[in-house]
Amino acid sequence: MKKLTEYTFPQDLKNMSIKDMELLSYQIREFLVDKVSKTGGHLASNLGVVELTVALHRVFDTPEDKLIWDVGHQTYVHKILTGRADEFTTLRQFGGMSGFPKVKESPYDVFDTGHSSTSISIAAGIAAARDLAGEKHHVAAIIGDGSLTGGIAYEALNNVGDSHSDMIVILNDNGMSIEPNTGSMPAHLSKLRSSEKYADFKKKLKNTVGRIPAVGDAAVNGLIHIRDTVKYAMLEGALFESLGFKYFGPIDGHNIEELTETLEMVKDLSGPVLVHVVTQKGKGYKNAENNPSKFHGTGPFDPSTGAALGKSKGESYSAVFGNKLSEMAETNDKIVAISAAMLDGTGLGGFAKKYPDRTFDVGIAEGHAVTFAAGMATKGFRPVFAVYSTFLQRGYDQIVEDVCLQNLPVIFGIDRAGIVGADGETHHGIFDISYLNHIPNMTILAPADADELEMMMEYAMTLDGPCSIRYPRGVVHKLNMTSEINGSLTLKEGTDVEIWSVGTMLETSLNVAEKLNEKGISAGVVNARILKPLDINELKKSAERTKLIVTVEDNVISGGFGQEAAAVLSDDDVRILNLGWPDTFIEHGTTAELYDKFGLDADSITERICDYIEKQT
Ligand SMILES: Cc1ncc(C[n+]2csc(CCOP(=O)(O)OP(=O)(O)O)c2C)c(N)n1
Repeated sequence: MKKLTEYTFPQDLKNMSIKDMELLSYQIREFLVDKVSKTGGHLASNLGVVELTVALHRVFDTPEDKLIWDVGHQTYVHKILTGRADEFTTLRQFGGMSGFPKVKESPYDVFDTGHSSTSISIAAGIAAARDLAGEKHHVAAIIGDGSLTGGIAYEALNNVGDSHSDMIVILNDNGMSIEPNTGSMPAHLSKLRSSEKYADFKKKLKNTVGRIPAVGDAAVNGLIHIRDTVKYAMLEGALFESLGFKYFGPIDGHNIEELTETLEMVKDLSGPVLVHVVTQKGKGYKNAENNPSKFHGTGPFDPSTGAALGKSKGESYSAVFGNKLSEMAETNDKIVAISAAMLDGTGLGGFAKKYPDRTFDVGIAEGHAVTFAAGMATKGFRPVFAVYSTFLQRGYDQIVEDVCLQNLPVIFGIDRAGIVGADGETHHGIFDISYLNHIPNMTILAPADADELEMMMEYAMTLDGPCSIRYPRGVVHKLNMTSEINGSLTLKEGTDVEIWSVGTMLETSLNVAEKLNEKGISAGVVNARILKPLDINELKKSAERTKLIVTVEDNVISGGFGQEAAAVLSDDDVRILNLGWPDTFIEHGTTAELYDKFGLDADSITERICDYIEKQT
């Protein structure tokens, strides 16, 4: 048998028998487990779409036909089948292949994705442009049931159903988001999946397909007939029909024959089509089948046992946040926790178990979560929305209009703030200070270590308005930041330079100060702590004490803490150097590699400060 790297994909798929494609699927699964066990990555979702991806590349003529993968974390099989098998040793590594679709990586990647629920909108836009340009090609969006809990997907369904545009939505339904899916749509899909008609559909499809020639009107009509019979026998299936889609399914997403036959027949139907495909997350690898959430996104692991390798060396910020919230909720029954499909990821798993009635997982619906929290706050509750920095971007307007304008006491636990590592461009949390800083009434806090995070959570509860606490991915720092929160904290004064450090950049900033002092430059360090409202008094005092203020933050420079500080000091004759992420999208890599490349590790910062001082003298 050929190695995966020896095929010419996708062309070689075109002549394969069903048996060959089944064997290929087996081979792909082995390959995925082997490779991802070494690099880490999104394993379970990819194992679930092996046959579906094989069938899609068999039936559609990519790259002319466009496949748009929602989120894009499940595109490893697509990457294997579009000539990238030999790049898997570099998956998610610095300078290596991305874990998400990247247009610059391959002509088969149509759109850069990473945030969920956008695929139907993208496909609809491409289909509209195709029609305007008078082109002929197919467009298919592949969206998971988890991603179908996101509002944008509904805006797209509403629009597409009415547009009569020729496009296909493949609903990859595995009953799971990262965790088990929640909401009424998933409940509806679950009914469809378990319907007896599911089996019937497969049988009828098989019989009919056996009787009709390859593709053509007869096949299409045959399929529509089956669909109608099933649909009317099972009214639930009519939901998508009433939205303007021709609904087919549910079909077995691990049966290549059924998949290819169905796709062949629907691909030339006119108007929007929805094919409901049932898959199993983690399929074919027992450890992932048994624990799909753990293998949704995994670090390196031992493939024989599934056990994680190189375990992290301590408690994460997410865990500290979740535990502290549980503890605070014991004495404050107004505290409620909100999550947008990320309970475990944000450390709220324990809270959810302890206080199920006070936990609200609203689905992948960050905008809704923000306004939902605002609604609860009007009734005297203390909603805490724990959310990754990058995903809170989805809730910007709601933060402005529904929370801050009304000065409601919603707390945002902004997890994964700063650079996140291997997920790369779409996932780095480096914009939140900028997108929150200019909103009136918002308080922004940035802890430098675990103690400070806990104290800031207590502090946030004492405020009458909205408050954001931003903390990074990964293991906590222990810097003994235990003094009361009431502004910035000057740790060490310096006559040549004082570094205003934001959040967990403190450890690096202290290192820098030490290195500068060794070089004979008198350097001090201030832990900024409360980013908004900015501690203007202390900042001005600091500026008087020293010749240069340096700000260091794990956020883009543009609109960040440093620029705010510079604006405050603009009337004073003060030199200020702002360090943070530049005005560009930052690729994937370890945080250490990225800090190094962009000059934000201790050595680089020291050098940059020395250069600056040298140029000024
Ligand atoms: C806006 C946004 N919020 C949260 C996430 C994190 N996230 C990545 S995949 C995923 C679950 C997606 O579930 P589904 O679409 O069913 O795909 P599956 O992994 O089950 O195949 C979530 C919540 C995201 N990518 N984008």
